[in-house]
Amino acid sequence: MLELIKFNNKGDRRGSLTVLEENKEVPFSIKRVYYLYETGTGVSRGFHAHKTLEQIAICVAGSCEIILDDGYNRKTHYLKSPDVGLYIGNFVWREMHKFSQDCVLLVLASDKYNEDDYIRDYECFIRELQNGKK
Ligand code: T46
Repeated sequence: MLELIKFNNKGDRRGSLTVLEENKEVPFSIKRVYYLYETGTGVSRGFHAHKTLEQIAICVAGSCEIILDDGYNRKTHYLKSPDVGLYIGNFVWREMHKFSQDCVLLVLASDKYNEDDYIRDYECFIRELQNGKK
């Protein structure tokens, strides 16, 4: 499973510069961008999967932990670098924890916001996987 993607750093002695283009560094067309910031200490987010949406999450400042669960394996990723993206495919349960105070988590998404694409109940997620909905 494609998960962590290391992006090129085109920086020079002036500093760092990372470029992301759709269907290149980002393996889909980007339809939406959002970012999470000023997350309270001890707050956890996520706890859902998407039926079709693909996303890449990048910690452009600070750090956080993202747990991915495909129904068979559960893996914890520590994001702390602006040149690393975490690919989150469809039918992957995600949980976000341990946001640092300065964390800015940028997310590139393959589609516009659609609440009907969310599976917000873990038992439903497993049931849909078992029913071959993926
Ligand atoms: C995801 C993780 C990584 C919108 O109206 N438009 C949007 O594009 C988004 C992303 C959210 N919202 C609304 C829906 C809720 O009323 O903003 C509120 C908070 O969203 P949610 O509770 O889903 O936030 P997270 O941090 O749990 O999840 C978000 C994304 O929703 C989700 O797709 O994969 O970040």
